[in-house]
Amino acid sequence: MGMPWIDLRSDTVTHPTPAMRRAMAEAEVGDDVYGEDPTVGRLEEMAAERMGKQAALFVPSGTMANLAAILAHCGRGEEVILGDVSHTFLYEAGGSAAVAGVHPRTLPNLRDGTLDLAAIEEAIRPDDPNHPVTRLICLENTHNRCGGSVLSVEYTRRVGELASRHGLRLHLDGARIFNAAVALGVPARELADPVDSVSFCLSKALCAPVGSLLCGDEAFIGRARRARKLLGGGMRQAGILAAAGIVALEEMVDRLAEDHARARRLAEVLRELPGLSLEWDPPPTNMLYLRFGEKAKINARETVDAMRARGIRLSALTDDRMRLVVHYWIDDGALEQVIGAFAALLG
Ligand code: TLP
Repeated sequence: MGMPWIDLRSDTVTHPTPAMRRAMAEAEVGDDVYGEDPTVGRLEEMAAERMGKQAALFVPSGTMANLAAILAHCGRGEEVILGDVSHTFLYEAGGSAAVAGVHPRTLPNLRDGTLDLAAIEEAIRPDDPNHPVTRLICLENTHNRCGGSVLSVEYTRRVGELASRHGLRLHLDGARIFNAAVALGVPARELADPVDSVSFCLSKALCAPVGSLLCGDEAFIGRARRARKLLGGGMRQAGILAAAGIVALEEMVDRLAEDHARARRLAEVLRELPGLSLEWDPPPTNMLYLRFGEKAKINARETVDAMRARGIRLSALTDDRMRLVVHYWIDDGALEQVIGAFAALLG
């Protein structure tokens, strides 16, 4: 019941662990739209506790968690400040505009995933009927398109202070917040403390099959619950899914350090191959962004095809860029196979 492929396209490809499948089979359930699923209730309590917030809401995906947060924080025509390579701006089907009617104001993400504090301050709209009302700032930690980089507690705190100084809300897309927490050696709640709301995913590096949590104060979660229903995310006997999430939080967080160590080990080998370099070196967490230069024997897309024939799934971003993600199902044996295949093709 492992994984049939060595798959480094994403940590979203992770299958549930045997312990998760057992917990799912045995889960006590109820109708969660009536608020009667005890397993969902337990997961939400655990999530709120882990993030140091009053309440939490179980939703089907990270995309829905971020959109429900935007709906719960902003009214139509209001503005959200977010990074130009943030997941919410790039990869969530434009939901903030299409569904919430919220105007995205992008600022350049710096290489480390942060937004410049002075740039945020400058982007805040004056009180003027010609402008939309600035309502929300969104950060992402770890930052996917910035190499899986980690935002520090100090930086998050400074954005939190800036937001409260201007009466703005702050949301954190913490899809991989536990990777950030483990990399920094701090509890996740310290990274979530300065923000009004935080979302995190169970179905990425933590291996659960489905689900994300949105956390914040009671009033915010009340509004988010209505938004979830509007988006079609009110689920019935969702305890079947939540049961895997409980195992994810109990058993899968501390081990993320192993993924980070394997990502660094992979980097050590790949950076030595002719024409290959890492865009973030060493890799900050569980992702590697690989660049194929002129001296590389084959390009990124050709590598994807050649690896597939060896039972290894990779994905290229362009002809000369590739993202590899290390996760639970990439153990030392799989890692050595990947290293061997890269050396054979590109060495
Ligand atoms: N990321 C996926 C793809 O959509 C790119 C991946 O393979 O990394 N926030 C962040 C930071 C994410 O990386 C993702 C998914 C999401 C939100 C959305 O989560 P889901 O896929 O559950 O909607």
